[in-house]
Amino acid sequence: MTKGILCLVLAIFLLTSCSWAPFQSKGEFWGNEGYMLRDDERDRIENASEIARLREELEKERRAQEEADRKIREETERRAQEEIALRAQKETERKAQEASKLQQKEQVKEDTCPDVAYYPILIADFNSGKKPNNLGEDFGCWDKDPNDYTQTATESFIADIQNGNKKGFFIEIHYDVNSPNPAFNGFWTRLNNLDASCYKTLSFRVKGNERMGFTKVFKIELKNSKRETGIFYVNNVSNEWQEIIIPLKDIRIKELSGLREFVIVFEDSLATEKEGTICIDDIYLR
Ligand SMILES: [Ca+2]
Ligand SMILES: [Ca+2]
Repeated sequence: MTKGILCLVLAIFLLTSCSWAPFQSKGEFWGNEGYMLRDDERDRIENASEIARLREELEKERRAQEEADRKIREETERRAQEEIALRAQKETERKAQEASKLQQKEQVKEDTCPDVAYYPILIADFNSGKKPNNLGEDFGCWDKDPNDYTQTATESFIADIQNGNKKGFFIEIHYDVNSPNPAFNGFWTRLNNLDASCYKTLSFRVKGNERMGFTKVFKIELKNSKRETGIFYVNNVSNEWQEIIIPLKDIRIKELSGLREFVIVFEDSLATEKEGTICIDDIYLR
């Protein structure tokens, strides 16, 4: 009996140790697939899923960043467009205001200027072949630096022959701005504090001397007694006479009463020919 009990206890012990031993061994467990995993296998799977999770997170962050960048770009673009539109609007408003002011000024001019003011004023036709101009004022040529003989300007009277008939004179201005030094020079005539506030245009006739060569571009200036200077660039001078009519508003001088001087300027930086001859006649205010 005792032997039988001992045998039974031994059998139970062996059975118990055989059945449970694997589950008691440290670090082993059942995987999802239902088989048992070793430590290294488990670690590998855990690492792989951790990597996958991290990758997914990184991908999410990347997408979020991309989306944020896209929004910033769109916002920047939108603001730039807004800015452009705003600037265009302001420019339109400014132009409209300027036009309105000019219109008001013109209206004041219409209202206050007597009709007699619209008769042209002849500044110079040079037909006498000598000084002064038709306002009784002096004229001549000028140099930036009279001591620099590499840059000069001189004027001379030329008989104006039209269809075989002598029609007085015009003047030729021989200019030379071909110099190693900065060079500009030209022609001036005084205007005897002329009040041009009721006038609309300054005009004169011009042509280039084909034989001597000439610049197609030069500057004109109007100066007043307040020491303001308005400027205008004359372009497309040719070897044929043409009348240049400049709206006084385009000369951009604030005060048109008290005009002191009309000036022609040849500039080394702009002259299409640095040495040549330009003919001028019939300077008018109309
Ligand atoms: Ca003339
Ligand atoms: Ca020269």
